[in-house]
Amino acid sequence: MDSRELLIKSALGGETPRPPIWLMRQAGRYMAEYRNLRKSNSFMELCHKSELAAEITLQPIRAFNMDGAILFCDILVTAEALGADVEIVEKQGPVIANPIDKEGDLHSMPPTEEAVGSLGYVAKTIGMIRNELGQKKALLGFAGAPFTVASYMIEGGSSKMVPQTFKMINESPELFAGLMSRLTDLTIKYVEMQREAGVDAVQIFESWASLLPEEMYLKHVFPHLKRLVESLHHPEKPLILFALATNSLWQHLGQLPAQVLSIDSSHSLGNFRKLYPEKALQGNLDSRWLLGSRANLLTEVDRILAEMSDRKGYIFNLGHGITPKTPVDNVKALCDHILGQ
Ligand code: 1CP
Repeated sequence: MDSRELLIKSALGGETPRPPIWLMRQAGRYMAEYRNLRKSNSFMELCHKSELAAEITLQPIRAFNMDGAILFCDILVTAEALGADVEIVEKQGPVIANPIDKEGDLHSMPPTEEAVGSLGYVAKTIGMIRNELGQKKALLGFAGAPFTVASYMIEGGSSKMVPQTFKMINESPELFAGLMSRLTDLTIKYVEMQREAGVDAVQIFESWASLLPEEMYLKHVFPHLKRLVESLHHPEKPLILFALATNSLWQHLGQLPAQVLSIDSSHSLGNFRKLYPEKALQGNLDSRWLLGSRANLLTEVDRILAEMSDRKGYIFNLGHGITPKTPVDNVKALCDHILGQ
């Protein structure tokens, strides 16, 4: 079974001879090849220039031979397509110079068709990646979930407390709902475009699900995520739902028709297997193991493999992204270990 079959089959819940592997943030700052290209280009330029984005996508595959390549891009390109002025600032992360704070900001956004048209460079990148990657490796696309992207558009950047978003939900609920609807409409079209361009599976990143009280999330955010996931459900092109969420919020997220739940390292894969027997699971090695000794890393990987020893509906991954200080040798050892199972 080649890598592509392995990944699609496990994502759809099937039995495989070994778990497939790919790693969140597998392309990026921990690789010298990436840092080299980054020296002469801003991060957003790397996303916009299809040749460069395709090259970066392939760097980890050449170095570590994972089963899946993930499109190199960022979740904030949907914000950008709706008019956000996005920049990734060194040591600070994303900064948006024109945050949303009034009804007029919604009216000045381009219509969905125009916004998705402006993301055509991503389809071009996907075509170039597929050409180089061939048919035997899986290609994953992705998009940010509406709330995670909205939080950046409202806060103007990264925020641990999302105070402006909290305020907008409570004091201008129509404005918040309007923004969420626009993002949901665009994200549906954007993922459809990625599928047409050739991705095998798509991961939706709801990284900031736990920044709101649960009741508020369920009332103001969940209906939009539900519409997104239901619209994008496809029996052969799996959807992977990644969220940083509590067990209690997962009880709701886990009911959505995404075939795969991608869980962070605070949860137990074995427990999720019991709770969601219908779902494939992805995760959840703590990325900090990659910063330590090889022996400890592989002992932990073996513990996870033993937990998921039924070899059914399981994709090996991290609980969240690789961190920039990760030694490449440890990534190589991890991938070799899984590929050799
Ligand atoms: O300075 C640099 O060179 C930029 C660092 C960087 C990279 C490598 C950013 C800025 N984005 C990315 C790539 C990226 N982002 C990918 C590429 C594919 C891969 O190899 O996995 C993906 C899937 C993302 C997704 C992403 N971007 C998320 C969801 C996943 C997560 O980490 O929770 C989020 C929240 C973002 C926003 C963002 N963009 C960049 C950074 C550093 C961040 C997170 C910052 C923050 O904490 O708010």
